[in-house]
Amino acid sequence: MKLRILPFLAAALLVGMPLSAPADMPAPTLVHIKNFMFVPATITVTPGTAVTFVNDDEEPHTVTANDKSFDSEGLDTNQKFTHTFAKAGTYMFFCEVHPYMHGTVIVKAPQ
Ligand SMILES: [Cu+2]
Repeated sequence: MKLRILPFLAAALLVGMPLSAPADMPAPTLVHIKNFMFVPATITVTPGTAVTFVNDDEEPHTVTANDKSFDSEGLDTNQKFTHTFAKAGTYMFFCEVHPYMHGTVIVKAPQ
């Protein structure tokens, strides 16, 4: 495995290809809803990040803030919901259809 990756790394370094996204451009953030769980259940993002939730299950789910500040309504299979977290804070959410499903988005300014 290492032997297969090394030539690519060497080539990438030679042509100055970026190996990761620039720091000022956060990668898109995706939370899966799978097997009646939010995966990952907790994510940490910087303010202004758009987080997308996608339902991988056959069952409908919702992404609903505990304080109702956002609500996806019912998501069918493969349906997505995106919410932009503008301000720092801890945002807890659950699924209205299955209230035992919980997740948390922690919004924190970069250190
Ligand atoms: Cu659900």
